[in-house]
Amino acid sequence: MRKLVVATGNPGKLQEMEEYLTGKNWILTLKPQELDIQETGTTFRENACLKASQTAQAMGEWAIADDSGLAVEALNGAPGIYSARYGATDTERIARLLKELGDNSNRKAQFICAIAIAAPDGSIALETEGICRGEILKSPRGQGGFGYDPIFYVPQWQQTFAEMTRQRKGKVSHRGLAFEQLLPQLKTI
Ligand code: ITT
Repeated sequence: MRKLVVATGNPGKLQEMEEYLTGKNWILTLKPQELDIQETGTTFRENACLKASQTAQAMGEWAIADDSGLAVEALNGAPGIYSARYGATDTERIARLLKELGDNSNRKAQFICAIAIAAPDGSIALETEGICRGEILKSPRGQGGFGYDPIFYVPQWQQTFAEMTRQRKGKVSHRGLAFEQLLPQLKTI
C-alpha cells in the first residue's frame, strides 16, 4: 500500500474525497495546514495540477488534489475558479451569488471538478474532470453537503445537492463524475 496525500484544506471536499478513495490500495494522509499553495492557474485543471504537484514534491509522496467551483451562465461563468474567493464564508458566498444573479430568469449553472494525481517527483500521473449541470435557486434549500450545495438544484432529481443523500450526491455530482473516470485509472499506477 502506498501513501496518498490528500491536498485540500476544505473539510467538505475532504469528506467526499475520502469516501471515493477508501478501500482502494492507498493509505490516505492529509496535507499539513501550513503547506499553502497559491492557485495561480487560469483553469480548474491547472489549479488541480498545481496543488497536486506542489504537495507531492513538498511531501515526497503521491498526492491528489481537487479544484472545483460553480459557473453561472448569466454571470459569464462567475464565480468559476474564484468560487472559494467569492466571500469569506459559505453563507457570504451564497448571499453574494444570489445578489449578483438577482431576478435574472436565466438560472443555468454548472459545477465543475478537476482532479489531478501527482507522483512524488511532482509529475502529473492522472487528470480527470467532471461537470454537473443544474440551476441556481432563489433561496437555499436543504441541510446536507457544503459550500454552494443549498442553492444548486438538479432538475433531473428535483433536489438541491444539499437535499440529496450523500450517496446520491456522490454519484451525480461533478466530483462523483470525475472520480468515476479516475478510479479505474488509479489501479494502473
Ligand atoms: P482546497 O483548494 O484546499 O482544496 P478550496 O475550498 O479553496 O479548498 P477550491 O479552490 O477548489 O477549493 O474552491 C472550490 C469552491 O467551490 C469552494 O468555495 C467550494 O465550497 C465550492 N465547491 C466545490 N465543490 C463543491 C460542492 O460539491 N458543493 C458545494 N460547493 C462546492
